[in-house]
Amino acid sequence: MKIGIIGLPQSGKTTLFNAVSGQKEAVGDYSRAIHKAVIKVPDKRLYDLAELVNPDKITHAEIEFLDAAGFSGKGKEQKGDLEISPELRLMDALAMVIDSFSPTANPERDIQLLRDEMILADMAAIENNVDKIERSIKLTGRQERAMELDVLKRCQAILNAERLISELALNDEESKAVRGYAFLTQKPQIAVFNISEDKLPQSTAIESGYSKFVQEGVREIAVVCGKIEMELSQLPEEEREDFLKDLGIERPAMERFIRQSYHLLGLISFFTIGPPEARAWTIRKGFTAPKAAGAVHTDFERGFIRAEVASYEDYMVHKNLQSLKSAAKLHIEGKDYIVHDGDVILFRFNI
Ligand SMILES: Nc1nc2c(ncn2[C@@H]2O[C@H](COP(=O)(O)OP(=O)(O)O)[C@@H](O)[C@H]2O)c(=O)[nH]1
Ligand SMILES: [Mg+2]
Repeated sequence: MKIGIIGLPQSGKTTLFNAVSGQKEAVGDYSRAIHKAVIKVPDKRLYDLAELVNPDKITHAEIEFLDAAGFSGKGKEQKGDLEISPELRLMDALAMVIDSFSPTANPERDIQLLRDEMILADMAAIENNVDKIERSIKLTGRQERAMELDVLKRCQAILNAERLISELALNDEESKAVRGYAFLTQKPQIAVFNISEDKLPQSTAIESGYSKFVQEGVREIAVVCGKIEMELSQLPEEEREDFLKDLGIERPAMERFIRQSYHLLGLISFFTIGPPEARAWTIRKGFTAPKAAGAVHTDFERGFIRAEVASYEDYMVHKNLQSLKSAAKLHIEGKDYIVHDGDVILFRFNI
C-alpha cells in the first residue's frame, strides 16, 4: 500500500515526508529526488492489548510513503505543464500538500491547479486509446474491449465536465477494465494544508474553514504544521512530550494524518495477541475471516476451521479469554464472517 506525497514545489512535501518517517532529507532545495519510507501505523489499541499479555514483541501495521515530486514548477502559471512521474501512477492514494504557511499562500488556487493538472493528465491518457480501441472494434468486429471503451468514454465525459473519475460510480468489473490506466483522478486523495507555526493554536478553526474541500469518498483533508511536526519527529522519544506541552498540543498531527491515510486506502486492522507477539494486521474492509487468516499465513486460509473473535472494547472490559467466554463476548465465527476493525482474533485451522 503506497501513498504518494505530491504538491507544488516548496509546498512542504519533503518536510511532511520527514515528519511522517523521521528521516532527515534536505528541505527547501527544490530537489526532485524521490524518497521512500515504510511507516508504522500508530494504534493505541495495540499497546492496550499488549499490556494484557505482556508479549515479547509488538508489531504494528505498516504503509509506505513516497515523496514523489510528481509536479513541475511551471504549472503555477501554465496549464498542462505537469511532469507526471511514472511512480505517481503506481500509488494507491495521493496526499496533496498545499502551502498554507507562506506569505503568498493561496490554498484555493493551488488545490484547483493540482486538480486541473491531474484532470489534463488523465484526459491525455484516454484520448489516444479511445480512437485506437474504436478503430480496432470496427476493423475486427471483436467486442472484447467494448466495456473498456464504454468506461473510457464515461471517464472522458466526467473529466470534460471538470470532475474526477473517482466521482464516477464504477462497479468492480468496470474498474477492472480500466485499472491498467492507473488514473490519477481515480485515486483517493487527502489534501494536507500546511500551516505556519503561529497558526497552530487555530488549527481546529482552520480545518472547519477548509471543510468545503472535503468530498465524501473522494477527498479528505488534514491540517498540519509540517515544520513543527518535522522537528518533533527528529527529537528523541523522551523529549517529545515536553515539546508538545510547550506548544500546547496534545498529540502530534502526524498520528492522525497517518491514520487518515490508512482509512483512505480502505484498510482496517485486526489483532492477534499472545505471549510471543501482539500484532496488528492490515486487511481491506470487507475481508472474510478466512481471507483475514490468509494475511497471517496462507496455510491458515486454506485450512481455516473457525475464528474466535472478541472486539477490542470487550477485551478492555474483560481482560482475558476466560472472562470473555463467561460473559458470552467471545464469538465463534465461520468462513462467511466479515472481519471488523479492532477485532481480536484467534484462528483455528487444520493443515
Ligand atoms: N514556516 C513554515 N515553513 C515551512 C513549513 N513546511 C515547509 N516549510 C518551508 O518551505 C520550504 C520548502 O519545503 P520542502 O519540504 O522542501 O518543500 P517541497 O519542495 O514541497 O519538498 C522549506 O524552506 C521549508 O522549511 C511550515 O509548516 N512552516
Ligand atoms: Mg522536496
